[in-house]
Amino acid sequence: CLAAFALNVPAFAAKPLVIGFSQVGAESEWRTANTVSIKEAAKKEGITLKFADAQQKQENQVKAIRSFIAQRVDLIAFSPVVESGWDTVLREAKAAKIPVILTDRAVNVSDPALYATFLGSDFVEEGRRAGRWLLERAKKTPDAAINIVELQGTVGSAPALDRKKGFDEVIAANPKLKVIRSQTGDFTRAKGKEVMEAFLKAEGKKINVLYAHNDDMAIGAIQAIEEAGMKPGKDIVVISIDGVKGAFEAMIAGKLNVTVECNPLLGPQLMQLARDVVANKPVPKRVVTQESVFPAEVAAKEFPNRKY
Ligand code: GYE
Repeated sequence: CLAAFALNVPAFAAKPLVIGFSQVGAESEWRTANTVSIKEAAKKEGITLKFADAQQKQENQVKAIRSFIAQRVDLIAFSPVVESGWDTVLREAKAAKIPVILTDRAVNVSDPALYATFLGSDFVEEGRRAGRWLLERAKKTPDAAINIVELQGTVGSAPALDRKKGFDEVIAANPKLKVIRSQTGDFTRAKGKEVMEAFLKAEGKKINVLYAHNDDMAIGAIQAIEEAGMKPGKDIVVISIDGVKGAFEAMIAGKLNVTVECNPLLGPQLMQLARDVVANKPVPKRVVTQESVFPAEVAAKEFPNRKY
């Protein structure tokens, strides 16, 4: 109280909101931008953020959530690395009367009342957008078969499951389009490169298209394609998702053909939702971010507008 007077702050000023946030990790450019957005928005809003990096491990996220419960934070937000296995810890949060907001990735729980709202992209739609771009392009090629290799995101994660689903659904319309190999690259450059090397070893020149569930894996794979003596973007068409700066640079260099945008700048919306949830105001159960598609042809023009 004395300290409050000394700082010229009214003694009755509300205590700052305390949010515990469990982040997936630092696996991609997308994730780095997401973390910065959340930290900056909290700072701007005067919200105390307890931030924990789970290094892509669910067990670390469960530990972080339990520690936020023990610290009695006002609200817990997290981006769940995988979809399943959250019932128990979310029930613990509920029993402690601490509301939970999901950001970026969804969960698969028995009771949707275990979280207040889910803020993030529609990953199935992103997969469809990638598929639609390829369908259009395939119309212009006379090839009998178009062989696709797929680099999936983290096994069991919402974006990997949904981006696969949306893409498969759309390309089914053209029997020429075939996914001949599909494996996880865990959303990282290093893994994307490694798995692409294996694809190239197994299938070589048969590969016409690479569909990567994020830009980082595509960028890693582009290196593998070049090291194999082929031209990414030409010999192998490269499609990815996120729309990070690295992807725009690759498009400008002619090595990536298209990126489907996935907006990581969720911080301001998350802070607003957190305030509303804590104040018991009604919030929509699902908040979807607005996104578009950027083919290589517009990359140079769009590059200066990119914020991540
Ligand atoms: O696409 C990828 C990141 O969950 C949407 O996670 C996110 C994904 C993003 O590692 O780059």
